Amino acid sequence: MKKLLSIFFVSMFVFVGCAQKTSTVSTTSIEKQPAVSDTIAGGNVVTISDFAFVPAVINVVVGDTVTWKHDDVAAHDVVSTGLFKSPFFEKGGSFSFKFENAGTYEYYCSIHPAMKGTVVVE
Ligand SMILES: [Cu+2]
Repeated sequence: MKKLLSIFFVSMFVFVGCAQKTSTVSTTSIEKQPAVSDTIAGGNVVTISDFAFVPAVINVVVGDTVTWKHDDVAAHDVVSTGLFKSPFFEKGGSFSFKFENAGTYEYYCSIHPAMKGTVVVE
């Protein structure tokens, strides 16, 4: 009888374990969906967070579009002298620029000149 009971508990445990595993897998696939849409939108994303461009240096190829996504408390812009100047935008906003020529493009935020980044186009 004891043996039967322990088999029962073990099988219950396995069942619960499987059920949890299944729900974890489905949650993970839901969480991955935004990442997939990022890739579709161009894939070259710089996040503006904590008064910094992340990553500070991004490598792309000619014809790629880089998108800056704002996720910070203050308004910022993205300025590359002689190339582009975004409007000021805030949390949740984004700005995109298509790089047509190879080169190393430094950019900054005109409100916070200490915020700097580089796009390397090959
Ligand atoms: Cu700024």
